[in-house]
Amino acid sequence: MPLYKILADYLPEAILVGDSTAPVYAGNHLVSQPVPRRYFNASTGYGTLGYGLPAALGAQLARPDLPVVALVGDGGVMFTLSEIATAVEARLPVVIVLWHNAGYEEIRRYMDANGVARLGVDIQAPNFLTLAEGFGCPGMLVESPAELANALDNREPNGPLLIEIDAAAWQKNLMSPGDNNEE
Ligand SMILES: Cc1ncc(C[n+]2csc(CCOP(=O)(O)OP(=O)(O)O)c2C)c(N)n1
Ligand SMILES: [Mg+2]
Repeated sequence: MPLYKILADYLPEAILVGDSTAPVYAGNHLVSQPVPRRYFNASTGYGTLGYGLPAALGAQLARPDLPVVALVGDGGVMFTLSEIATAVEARLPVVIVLWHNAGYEEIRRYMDANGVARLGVDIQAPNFLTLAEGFGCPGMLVESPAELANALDNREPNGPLLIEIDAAAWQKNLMSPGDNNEE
């Protein structure tokens, strides 16, 4: 997945902390960190939504010397979104990568696969960039690996950065030839 290639290229030392969301399920099969304690998440076991962001803040407090990335979905992040305020207040430079696929994709997928009518999975997400700005956290919308790379180049040294990935646009860009990604 180009997401992890970009993260490895730009933040090779980073601790990747995940919630229970699509890119984290992929990462469980794809990510191979050079040393222990650089990749953990809540996608297995109880799979508790909302874990990723506050756990990333904890990782950043424990290892101020390393970059920390929180991998969260548009559904799960809503459980603990207010932790952005904590990151701003404590000046924690966590990079929040928010995979926005407009709903509870994991549950939606199971419903569709089993012929169950969708119920409660096409959730109305807020404008995350506006909310982040309200907390005093800069945010960027990205639609391709090249834009992600650019966003990582602009991360903040003294506070969090929200990078929202438009999942539909990202996947379309990966599939259509002639776009700006070389993966
Ligand atoms: C507290 C809690 N409620 C419900 C669930 C069930 N659940 C697991 S994944 C998921 C969808 C999460 O949506 P999102 O964060 O947007 O990730 P996506 O699957 O869309 O990538 C849900 C509702 C859970 N794991 N934890
Ligand atoms: Mg989602």
